[in-house]
Amino acid sequence: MVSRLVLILGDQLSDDIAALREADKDSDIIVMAEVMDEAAYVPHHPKKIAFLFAAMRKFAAHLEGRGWRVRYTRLDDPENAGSIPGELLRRAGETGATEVLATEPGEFRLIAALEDCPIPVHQFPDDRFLCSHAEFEAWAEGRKELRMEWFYREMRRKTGLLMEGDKPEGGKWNYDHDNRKPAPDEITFGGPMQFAPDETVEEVLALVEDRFGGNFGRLRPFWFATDRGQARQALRHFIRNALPEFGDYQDAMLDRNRFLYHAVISMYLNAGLLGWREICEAAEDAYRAGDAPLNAVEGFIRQVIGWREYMRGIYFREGPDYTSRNALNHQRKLPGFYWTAETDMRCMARAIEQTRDEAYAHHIQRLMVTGNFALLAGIDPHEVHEWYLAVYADAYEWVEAPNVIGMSQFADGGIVGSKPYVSGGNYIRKMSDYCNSCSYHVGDKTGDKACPFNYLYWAFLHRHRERFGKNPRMAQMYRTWMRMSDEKRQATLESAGAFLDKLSKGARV
Ligand code: FAD
Ligand code: DLZ
Ligand code: SF4
Repeated sequence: MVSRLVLILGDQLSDDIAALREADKDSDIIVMAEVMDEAAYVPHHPKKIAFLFAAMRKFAAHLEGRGWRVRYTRLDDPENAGSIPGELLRRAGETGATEVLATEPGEFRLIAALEDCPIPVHQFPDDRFLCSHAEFEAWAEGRKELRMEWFYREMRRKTGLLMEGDKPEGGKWNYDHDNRKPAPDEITFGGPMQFAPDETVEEVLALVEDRFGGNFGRLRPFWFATDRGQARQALRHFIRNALPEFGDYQDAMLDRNRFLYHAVISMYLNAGLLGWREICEAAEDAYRAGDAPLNAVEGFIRQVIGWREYMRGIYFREGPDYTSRNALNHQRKLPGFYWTAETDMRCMARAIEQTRDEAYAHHIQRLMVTGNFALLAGIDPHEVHEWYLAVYADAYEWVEAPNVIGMSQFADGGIVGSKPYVSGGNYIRKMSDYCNSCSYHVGDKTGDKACPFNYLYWAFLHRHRERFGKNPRMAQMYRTWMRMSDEKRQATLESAGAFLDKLSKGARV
């Protein structure tokens, strides 16, 4: 007798997922489904879709191997209902199940769809995270500013990671000061571990090529891990070969190196193939064994138990309207080159090309190149949000939206960041070698050949002087702007205006 279905979504591929813990192997049936509603609500990168479908298929087989009964729907199943609630209803009809056990999805859109499902769906908290919604609420309650750093310290204390009793390892909570080195000439790390597609993956690749071949992004070569064993290998590879340098070059960018010393594990972590604890413990073990320095390990752990958990807390605290916020009233359409990489700005072209090829860009490329440009150019943050949600293999709203709407676009009015992350070309010149082969001149501030980031930066500050002019963290920038001669300011604003006109007309920039 079957009474319950157990829903496992594409980013819930963990043995210890809450809904499974609540389920009974003897009487319950697991439902997993590849559906168009999930695969097409934004035009996901083909690598992201292929990764999830292949990992879902392998996880379903893994569960069957452990004695679970699984009803798995492939995208090309003629009976496919096309949506998660539709599949639940279909499977309920087939099996006579009258209720569903689920783990809370990572997007309000899908939480609402499950709430509205005609058969009752019990959504259990997703406790694969370190910080529950209630715990984040309690931390945030009554605070004027939700600073990540304070939250992070709580998480360090809670986990005991890099702690000596109640003191931080080495005496400091944060070693970021040591982590801002420009890229060296040579990177000794050969990049993330790559996996040749097996039969399951090849089958999925053929399906994705056929159904999603027109989406932005290259499907092949496909090299992602697609099961937990492979994801663990990728993690070990990073810890052994890249973690020691991760800290030093965390913010650096190189024209001919896409991964530098980054872990490239966020897609595995967010889909459930890896857990935050094993990742952080592996990093801490490397430190304790003397294989990786404290600045690297602390920096890495901060990203995982600090930033990642904090972003999730913000998303669920702020609510479903978060993705439509637009505090700076930016209305420009997303330029076409975000989908083609056809721009003369070398940094933008390289970041977008690598996004197209790998469904991956590292943090500083996302924040200080593509994000910075969108903010400076006044692009509608919702369009920016939809682009990021579509193009990165690790993107789900709970983590993408606070990073884009909050950290990158300041569209939440300053909840995530106390000031906007904007910079002129000089930051990119310092942290990368893109400018060496750019047709714009990073040293020029105005005129046709000047780096657009330079004049757009000042034009942004000028445009938003009412809002930011009194922000003490931006006072120095405004003083510099006001110290410029009237002619120089005028020429800067004219260069910005001419560039934005070209952008509006769809001309190549
Ligand atoms: P590493 O640089 O090696 O860092 C290790 C891990 O720390 C990552 O795997 C990730 O799990 C975590 N992490 C680091 N920074 C963040 C952060 N700001 N927020 C959450 N987790 C973090 N990350 C996503 O997982 N999904 C997204 O959709 C996403 N969108 C982003 C959009 C913008 C505009 C920005 C600025 C950042 C975004 N990030 C997102 C955060 C970060 O860029 C990625 O987590 C990171 O680039 C993943 O690559 P990695 O595994 O090599 O990370
Ligand atoms: C992202 C995604 C895609 C592309 N396809 C599916 C799918 O076919 N079936 C599924 O269960 N999940 C998919 N996902 C992941 C969901 O969109 C994700 O669970 C929600 O966005 C909540 O994080
Ligand atoms: Fe980017 Fe400007 Fe450097 Fe060109 S000159 S790569 S546009 S920062």
